Amino acid sequence: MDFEAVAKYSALHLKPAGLSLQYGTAGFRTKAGHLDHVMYRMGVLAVLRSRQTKSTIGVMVTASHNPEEDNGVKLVDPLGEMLASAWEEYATCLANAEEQEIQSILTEICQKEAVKLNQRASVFIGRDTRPSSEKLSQSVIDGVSALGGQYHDYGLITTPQLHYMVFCQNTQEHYGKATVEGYYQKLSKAFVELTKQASSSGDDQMCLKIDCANGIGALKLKEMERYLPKKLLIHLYNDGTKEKLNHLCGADFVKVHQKPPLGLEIKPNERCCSFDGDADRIVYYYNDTAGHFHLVDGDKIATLISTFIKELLIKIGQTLKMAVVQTAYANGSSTRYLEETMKVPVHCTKTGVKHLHHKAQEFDIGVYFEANGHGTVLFSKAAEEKIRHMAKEEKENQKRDAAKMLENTIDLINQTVGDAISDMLVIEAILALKGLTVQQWDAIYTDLPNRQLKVKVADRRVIDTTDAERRAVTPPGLQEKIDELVKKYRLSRAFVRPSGTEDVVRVYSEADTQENADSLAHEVSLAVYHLAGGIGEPPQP
Ligand code: G16
Repeated sequence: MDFEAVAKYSALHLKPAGLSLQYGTAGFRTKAGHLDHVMYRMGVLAVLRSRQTKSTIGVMVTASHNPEEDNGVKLVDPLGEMLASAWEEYATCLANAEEQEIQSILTEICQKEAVKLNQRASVFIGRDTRPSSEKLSQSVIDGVSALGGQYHDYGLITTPQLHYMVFCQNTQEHYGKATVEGYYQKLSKAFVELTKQASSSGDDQMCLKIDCANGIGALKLKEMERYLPKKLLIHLYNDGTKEKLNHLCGADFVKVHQKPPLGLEIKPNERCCSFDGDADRIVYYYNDTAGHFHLVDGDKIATLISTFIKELLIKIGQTLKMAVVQTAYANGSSTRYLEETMKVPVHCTKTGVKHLHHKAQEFDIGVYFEANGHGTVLFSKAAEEKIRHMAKEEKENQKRDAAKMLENTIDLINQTVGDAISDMLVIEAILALKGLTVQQWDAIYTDLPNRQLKVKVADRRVIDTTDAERRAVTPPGLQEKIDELVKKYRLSRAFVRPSGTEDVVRVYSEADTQENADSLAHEVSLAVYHLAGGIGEPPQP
């Protein structure tokens, strides 16, 4: 390995003294000004991972839902998945290494992982629209080049598009062409095919207002519009031409604050949705005639999609095993509806799509969504083959049509990771096919009132959790206090966990009324503040 070149370039990307970062829920995230060395080193690490797996690896420069001043980096594994956890540890170790330690850490990784140094390396790079992203992606390129890797820079691209490109490349384009045009063509073709059977009164139903969070989603939807059929009328807002990324808009803002984004005027009953900063999350919403805001979040998306798939499976007479994967944030009503009414098994994992994705792989069909709108559907190879075979060979017309619908659904879904564009098209198609309005979709079940808050503490690592983050193990006394508070309210539940993308502790509560959910969340926040080293002013009601 050319350590000399690594060291030479490394001197141009020095680590700020005393800085220590963790590969968190979705890679490294912090203020953009602190990340130059991390980007360079992740370029180097991507080359090693590429050599070890003999595959193309992705590096995405983005901080997704975080404020514009932040940035971050996510590494994408060969099948378009999030980076394997052993390599997350190497990433953390390398990012925090002092200059003189880099060489020995790289040697150790190569030994442990049997990296062949003469193997060809290929890295795909993408970035979001943050002002800092262009320079930071150049630092990734420096890292790749320092170790003699080859790279393809896709420039401005959504995170799920980069995941898609990596998977296409590593399957010799079996999954699709590894180009942005190829992505648009594949998805739009599947969408057109899938919606062919929708009733013609669908025109109204296919009208959608999209808040693009002032991010990359706007650019990519503008590019994609000409591939989409005319009956899907999309209107883009917060397209980044005027306001700041994620500021008072975007999927995270809408979900957490349970209110519409700035910059999008909603007429009663209009169907609207919000993407996040790198277009991997989506939530829907509308205002009723009384002007009340209704959020249709990731749990309702999972319910809609799994109901649609289950109905088709019944039609084709297949007993493929389907399950839904959620996290602790899933609304209690959604879990109950899925298990009791839909009779679909539900599993709970830790936050982070990497955890949900792996669980979902255990089933023939795994539908996974976080309540925040991050998710997708995975079809096992065997399930996909059965469905494609039936779509072609089945003699009974009705069964064959249902199998074709499933086949088009498979082609419309980005199976590598949650993808706001792909999810939006799947949802629009299902609503059109089922003739559902957004209100009817929302009415499938009623969410329990809930609240999410953030608490600032000196060191969020003092909170350790268990049971898929539903219980706190440390600091001592915190869980006992939460249990005591939860008992005061009806239909209540609460948990706390350290965020893996922001320097905060997250608090979640649910109860019979909004007032009670708010009050429980506030009391739990105070407990965190007092028992876990809160900083600044105590949380206010
Ligand atoms: C990322 C992850 C999501 C996770 C979210 C919040 O989303 O990909 O799976 O739910 O962070 O994580 P945390 O609560 O640990 O901060 P994104 O859209 O920001 O990449």
